[in-house]
Amino acid sequence: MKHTNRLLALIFFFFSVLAYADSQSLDAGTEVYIISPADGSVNTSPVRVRFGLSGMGVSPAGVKVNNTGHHHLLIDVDTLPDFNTPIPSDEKHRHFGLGQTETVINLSPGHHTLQLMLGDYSHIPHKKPVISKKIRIEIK
Ligand SMILES: [Cu+2]
Repeated sequence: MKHTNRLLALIFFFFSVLAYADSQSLDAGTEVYIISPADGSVNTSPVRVRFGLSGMGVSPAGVKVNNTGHHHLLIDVDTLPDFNTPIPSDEKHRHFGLGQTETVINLSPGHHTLQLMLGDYSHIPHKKPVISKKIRIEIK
């Protein structure tokens, strides 16, 4: 009995270490970012936007695969959507549910902001939301 308890304690310790290592690596290495256009750049419309992701994979909406998601491009969004419900789908919240990693968008002349947000298979942000830095661009 004593031996079993020690074994259980050892197993529990082992899995705690694994869980800790897993959560650490997920947080430390995960990043979503806009490869182009560059922050502060002046562009002409239409604009090609390239999505970057490290530490996670891209998978289409509707397919549940751990540690993956699909991109959402937020255009001129001031307030981030609710993290507990599916990301809205409209002109300002574009979904790339096929697993696309770039798009071409039309923007009116003036200043705009772009930001990426990853959503899971059901379009809901991850437990620890994966959100890019918001960039500002100008359209001539
Ligand atoms: Cu989505």
